[in-house]
Amino acid sequence: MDRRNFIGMLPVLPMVSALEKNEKVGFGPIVISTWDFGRYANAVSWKTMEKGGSALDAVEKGINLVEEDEHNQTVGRGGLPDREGHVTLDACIMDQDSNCGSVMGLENITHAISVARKVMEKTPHVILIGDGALQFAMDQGFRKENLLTPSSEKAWKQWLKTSKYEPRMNIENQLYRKQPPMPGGKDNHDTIGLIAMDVKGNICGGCSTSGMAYKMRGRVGDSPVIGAGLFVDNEVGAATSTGVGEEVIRCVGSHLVVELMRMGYTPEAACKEAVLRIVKKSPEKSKSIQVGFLALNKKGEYGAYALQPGFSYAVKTAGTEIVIPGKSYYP
Ligand code: SD4
Repeated sequence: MDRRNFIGMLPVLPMVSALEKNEKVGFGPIVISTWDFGRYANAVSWKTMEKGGSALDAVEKGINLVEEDEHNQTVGRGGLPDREGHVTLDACIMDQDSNCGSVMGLENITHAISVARKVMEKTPHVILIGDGALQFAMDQGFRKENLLTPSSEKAWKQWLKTSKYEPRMNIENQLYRKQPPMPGGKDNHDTIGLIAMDVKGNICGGCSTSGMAYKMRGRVGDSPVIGAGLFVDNEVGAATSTGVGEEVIRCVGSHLVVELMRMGYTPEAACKEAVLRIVKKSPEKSKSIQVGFLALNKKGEYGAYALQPGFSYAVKTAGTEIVIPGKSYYP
């Protein structure tokens, strides 16, 4: 069965009350990911771990699914380009031993998360950028392809008429926008942050995106920045972020969330504190942008918090498969 058919067979899940967050789960694999479409990635990740696979494989496989869906317009193939028409991908991955790998501004390769994993496993470095990242990917056997689909090219040409850089909030969340609950809805943004804990209790995470649509050429957001878009400490837990990356980088958001959990905050309380930090540093800007954090701790507790309503996340455990609306600072 190909992946698209697999997606088609998954049931449509209800959104559940925010009260169900921070649920404690029993021993076993768990995977959480950003936005409502994350459940498709979760299903693939969870299947990998159910059979005894590692959290690291689960992270890569789940994110690969989103990267190759060319109808979603901000991860992998089909991502909206920068303002000069180039699709540039950012991704990072981090494992239970704090090994990490990242690619920034990678072009013409769909599976940026897999290249990030190769950077982690095959090089003495953590980050490769642009042409160097592409050259490395090709050396590793990745296939070069055109990532700009006709519909993303059309959207970009339409955007050029006004050339107004104005990131839209919650375009990732298809249910919020009342679109069909499938990856690839109109305007869908689909940056994915995914955290998995396997049967051994090891936690790994990954994040993959083509970044903010119509960004300046060369702009890098939070997603491939270890500590900002993603952070894992296997003693404590992991966190990931979505939204306007510049604000996340300024507070090293995901690292902040993990450190707060180390101090005893629940995942939701830690995510909320990071959001409050953004509000405090950028009170005016915070009213008109979206940032969301999502976290998992070593006990299998999870939670999220966002600046604005509309953020959601997906959770898969042995007994649960849900999409949860994240609480927000602004009503
Ligand atoms: C970025 N944080 O490039 C990414 C974009 C994103 O949901 O997450 N959008 O800043």
